[in-house]
Parts: sequence; structure tokens; C-alpha cells
Amino acid sequence: MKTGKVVALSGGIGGAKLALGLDRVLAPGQLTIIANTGDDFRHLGLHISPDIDTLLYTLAGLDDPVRGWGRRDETWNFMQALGQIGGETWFQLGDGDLAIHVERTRRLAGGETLSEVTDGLRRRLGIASAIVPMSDDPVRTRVETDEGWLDFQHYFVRRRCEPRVRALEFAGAATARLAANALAALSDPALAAIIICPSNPYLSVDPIRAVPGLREALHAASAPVIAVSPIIAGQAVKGPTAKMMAELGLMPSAATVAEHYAGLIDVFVVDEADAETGVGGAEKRVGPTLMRNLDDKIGLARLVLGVTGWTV
Ligand code: FO1
Repeated sequence: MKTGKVVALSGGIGGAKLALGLDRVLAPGQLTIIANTGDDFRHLGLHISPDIDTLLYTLAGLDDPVRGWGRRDETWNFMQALGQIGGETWFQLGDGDLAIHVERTRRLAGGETLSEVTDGLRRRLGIASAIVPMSDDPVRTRVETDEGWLDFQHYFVRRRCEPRVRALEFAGAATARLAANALAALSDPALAAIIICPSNPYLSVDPIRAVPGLREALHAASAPVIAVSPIIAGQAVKGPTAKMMAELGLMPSAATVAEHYAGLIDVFVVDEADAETGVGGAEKRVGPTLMRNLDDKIGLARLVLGVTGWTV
């Protein structure tokens, strides 16, 4: 069996599902997941990192599979009490979830980097794979809509993705530095595969791509870059990807995503429903990409790793 390292780029729930499959089929220490931090924001005085937390909870088996964010078996006493005294309740922070935001904020205020804090949390939660923020510097996704520019969580949660999207920007990206552990993972001579998880290409993967040095590191790596389509038969599995693509004047299809990744990826994995789709200059792989249960996640992880000739 060929052994080597794997890097996955991930946003929220779609990415975390494949990351869980990869985590289960790879040996401890083989996988590094680079997480989008463009969705991060400060709320109620706390540093919230939604995509990092979705990865932490999913890989630790603490996730709520129905909501797709936060912890399972959550209680909401804090939110109820906050609402009672007139506080802001549009962004739901569960009682258990609150602990991670309070602890992260405390450690950041004490001088630790987001990478250090995240690594400490994943170790405490018993996660074998490395989870690395794309940058320790702030990058904030902003959405230009027919209601003007909105900070990402205000567009996504507060306005429930209802305003029409005109453009996106990743404030701070131009001067952000790629996190040292992300660069190290991408420069590892033992790197066997770089996987772009089926996350929203525009909201979750583009902020990672916008960090200077990431593109160069991907091109410099000899490992193949393999992306999995987040669009199946013109529909997003979850979230606003298809709606947003239509608003940006793009046909919501796997082919459009392949085009978006042109020049970046070597292989594009599409669902069986899109077996006939064109994928530009990339090599096409077809298989079941819908991840309803752990077996599906492991199956897709095996399919993706199979591109490299691995037998895991
Ligand atoms: N998404 C929602 O739709 N509503 C919420 O109230 C909400 C709260 C929340 C709290 C913590 C957290 O880590 C994530 C949370 N999310 C919520 C999800 C999150 O905002 C988005 O799904 C991601 O940013 C997109 O990847």
C-alpha cells in the first residue's frame, strides 16, 4: 500500500462530511484539513469560526446532523435568557457550543494564534487529523447584494441568503499570510493528494484560494488536485450554492464548477447523475457523491483517494 499525506480544503457541512470519510480511512496524522475562515466573525464579543467548528464537531462525532452546524443534543438556555433581556438572538449559540467560542476567544486574547487554538481543541476532542485555518490573519467574506454590502453571517444567517448576490469579496485576503501548518502540509514531499471538498466554490473554497501563496503552493505540489462537485444534477445538496450561481449569472451545474476550477484541478469527481457532463480540461471521475451516512462518506473518500492509486 502506498502511504503518503493528504490535504483537503473544506468549508462547512459538505466539506466536513468528506473530511470525516477521509479521516476514517486514513491513518492518524496522514490528513491535514485546511479550513475556510472567511465566515469567521465577532459576535457578542466572541470569536466565532463556524467552518472550523463544523469540522471539529463532525470529526469528533459531536455534530448535529440535521442542522449541519453546532452540537447535537444542544440546549438553548443562554439564547432564551439573552432574548429575555433584549440581546441579539439572530445567530443561535447553543449552551454547549458557547464553550468553544468562549475558550477560543480567551486563548486568542492571551496571544495564541487561531492555528494553535484550533490544534489544541482538536487534540482535546480526540481528532487524529490536523485541522488548520487557512490563515491566522483575519479574512472576512462580504457579499454585495441588492440591499448593499453585507458581512457574510448577516447575509447567510440574519437575512437567510434572501438578498440577490451581485459580487463577493474577501476583505483582508490580499495581506493575509497562509497559515504555516497549511504551507507545510502543502509542501510536504510525501503529499499524495490535494482534495477540494464538495463545499461552495464561491463562498467556501474561493476565500481559501484568495490567500496569497495558496495558489502557488497548489501548483508547486506534485500531488494531483482532485475536486468533488458540490452540485448534483443542477442542485446543491445543502445551502445556497445553486441559488447564488443563478444570481451571479451562472448555470448551476457540475460543468460550471469544473470551469470555475479550470487550471487549478487535475481531476473532477461528479455524481452518477452527471456522468455525461463536460469537465473542461480535467480528468473526469464518476461515482456516488451524495453522503447520507458514514458508509457514503467513506465510499466517497475511497473513490477520491483511488484516483492516486491508493488501496485504502
Ligand atoms: N447557521 C444558521 O443558519 N443559523 C444560526 O443561527 C447559526 C448559528 C451558528 C452558530 C455557530 C456556528 O459555528 C455556526 C452557526 N451557523 C448558523 C452556521 C454557519 O453560520 C454557516 O452554516 C456557515 O458559516 C456556512 O458554512
